[in-house]
Amino acid sequence: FSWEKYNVKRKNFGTIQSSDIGFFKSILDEKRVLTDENDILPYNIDWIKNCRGQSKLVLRPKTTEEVSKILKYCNDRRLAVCPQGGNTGLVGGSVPVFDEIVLSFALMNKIISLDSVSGSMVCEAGCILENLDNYVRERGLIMPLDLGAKGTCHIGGNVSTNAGGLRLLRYGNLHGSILGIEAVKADGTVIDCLKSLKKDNTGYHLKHLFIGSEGTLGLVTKVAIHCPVLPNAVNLGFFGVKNFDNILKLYKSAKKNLGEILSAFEMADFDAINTTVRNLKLPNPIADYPFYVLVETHGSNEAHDSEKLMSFLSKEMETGLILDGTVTSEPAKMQTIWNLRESIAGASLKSGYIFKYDVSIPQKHYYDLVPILKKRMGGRAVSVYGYGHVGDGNIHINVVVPEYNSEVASLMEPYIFEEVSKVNGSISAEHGIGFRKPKYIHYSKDQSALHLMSDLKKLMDPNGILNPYKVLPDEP
Ligand code: FAD
Ligand code: S2G
Ligand code: ZN
Repeated sequence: FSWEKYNVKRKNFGTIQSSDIGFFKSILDEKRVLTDENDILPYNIDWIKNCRGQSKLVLRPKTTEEVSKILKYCNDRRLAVCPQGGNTGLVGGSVPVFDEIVLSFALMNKIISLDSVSGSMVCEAGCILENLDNYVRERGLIMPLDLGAKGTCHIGGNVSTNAGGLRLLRYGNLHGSILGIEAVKADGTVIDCLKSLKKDNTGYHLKHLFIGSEGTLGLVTKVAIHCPVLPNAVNLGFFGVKNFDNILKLYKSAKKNLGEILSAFEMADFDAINTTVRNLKLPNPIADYPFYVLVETHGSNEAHDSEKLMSFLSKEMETGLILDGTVTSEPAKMQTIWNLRESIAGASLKSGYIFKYDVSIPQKHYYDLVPILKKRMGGRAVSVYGYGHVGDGNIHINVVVPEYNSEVASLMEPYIFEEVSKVNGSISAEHGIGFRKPKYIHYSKDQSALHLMSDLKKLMDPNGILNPYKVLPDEP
């Protein structure tokens, strides 16, 4: 169990009695109160099987009212609650550590409204990102974020982790695209900041408290989000590149020569792609190269955009920045290339245990750590590889070992976080802190910020029942 691996002690929360089950069944119907061990198991294990909790109870509310009643009761009874969306989080934040009650948003998946002029949509937190993207596409819009987990993750989980993903370079992060939030505080109070206005400067901007706080300040029940227009033209380039310095040069050239239509600039090294091709038997549309780059454009004129991207490819093949590549606007071909990039995340689950790192690093140092970690791991690792969102200065480094072992853990941590903080990076770019990183948060936030965070936590959740053991380190 997680608490053994990460030696954590259970805090003195209440323990569930049969009278509690009776109460929850009085507000939710029978089948939305799960007590059977087998039904509960998937809610106790995280996507990459790093963490395993011991919850004995899963609650599946359908309305904000029910969430409010559950939280008020749990707060009075000092029962800890672990909010869960699609359970695709990668920092152990979405599963219980001990016997916290799992509150699942899976049944809160209604779309409430969509304004086709402004592009603002209001929906419940449990809507699956891909379902939302399909819904708005039919109405000439797209979601402002896209990530490999889209088929499972919820918009409520995306908001709670301030998810970044593959479109952030063009459409910004959720602090910009979320217009409003409805949330429920630990004591059951419903906070309605669900306005869909682009501009609303009336007092403190409370919605931001819930974006990225990973379920520790309140539970997000509804979101209002701005959906950009579905572009008339989408083009995708997939290029082989000789070394990382050339990737940075290519990135600068893409910003200059593709300009306003650039919507994604992703990289992956040879091992990242090769592991994915081999383990998941996926096709690689070009040959083997030391590095790969994906460049996507979103524009309004197909002829202009494909001409622009084609001349970018031929120009940069002349300069040698691109060794070879392909450009396409055919949806099926683009899907194959994106699927290869999005599948890297889970590709090594077949090879063993993955130590996953998600760090922000100034672009000139973006790839430096990968060869250093390769050397540091030596023969202990099956593979060490880097991939991610170059445009965001965000690299994902996976260190794959046959099975979890504490020697590798102590070789990796805190070493990697010390190196990241030496270049003024962030120890968690987009996945959040969750359960696995509170003891490292000080590498990226100073004591005054951490004290303000714990003051906020005490104000919003005085009994500490919301997602305990996550995000903030225990009081110093
Ligand atoms: P969960 O995993 O269920 O929960 C995440 C956190 O939010 C937990 O702390 C949970 O307690 C809390 N939470 C969930 N719902 C609520 C709610 N309604 N109210 C309050 N708290 C809540 N992340 C990125 O940022 N960028 C990527 O590119 C990316 N790619 C991924 C690719 C794959 C294949 C996988 C498996 C994951 C990827 N992730 C990525 C990580 C993960 O998908 C994101 O963190 C996502 O936002 C989590 O959404 P979820 O609904 O699964 O949330
Ligand atoms: C991505 C997925 C999770 C990981 O693919 O962009 O965010 O770290 C990642 O593999
Ligand atoms: Zn990512």
